[in-house]
Amino acid sequence: MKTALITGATSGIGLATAQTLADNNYALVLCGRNEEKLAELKEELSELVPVETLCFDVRDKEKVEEQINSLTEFPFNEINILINNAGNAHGLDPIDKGNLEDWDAMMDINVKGLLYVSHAIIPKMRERKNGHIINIGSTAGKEVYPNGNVYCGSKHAVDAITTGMRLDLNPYNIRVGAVNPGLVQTNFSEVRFKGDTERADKVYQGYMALQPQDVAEVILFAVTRPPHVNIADLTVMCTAQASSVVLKKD
Ligand code: 8X3
Repeated sequence: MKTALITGATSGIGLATAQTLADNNYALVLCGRNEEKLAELKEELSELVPVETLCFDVRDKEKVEEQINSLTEFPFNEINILINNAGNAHGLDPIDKGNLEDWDAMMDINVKGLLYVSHAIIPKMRERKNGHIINIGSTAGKEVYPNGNVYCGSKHAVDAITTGMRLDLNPYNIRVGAVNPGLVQTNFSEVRFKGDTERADKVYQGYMALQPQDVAEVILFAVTRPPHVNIADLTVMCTAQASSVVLKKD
């Protein structure tokens, strides 16, 4: 049985991935900020596989390190797969009207948080000469769209960091790849628009967006490849979406 650690596991793509990996017999370390949701998830998925939960904010580098180092019992102390999923968009404003707190949140969570978690996990993977890291990027890491400025910048950083990790960890037999989703129907837009559900709902109206489960199945495909196969970079969009700026609505 392999062990996967998932950040941002209590909602959206992270939650669907946790459920999918549990169905496919992976032991799980589920990380998130909401203790209550983590406990519920643990209760549910423990019926299928061994589950441990860690409650931390990826922005808090000391807590990230401390929580991950607290995993001393098998199978949780041998993370085979790291899924760096935690990430958010905050605001959708032109660069001259950007909110500094939004910028901090996106850079701190999407870029630095991913680095802190990876920093805590990589040493043991390197020691065992075995591991698989999947960074959840975005189509926003491939193309920049109007008002996406800093969010797109944070996801372009994930794209570059994924390549950098793959290069540097290559001598240690650690696979590194990215899964880059386009529009996925989650609470993503609700967070981006700070709880304005009407505006958030409009993002997904008039077409069929990707569902979290669609992305979870792509992640499952990536982690179930034989050891000599690494899905380095995979972009997935709904059929209605041709690019970050071209979307066919009814
Ligand atoms: C999510 C895709 O197009 O909303 O990262 O930026 S998009």
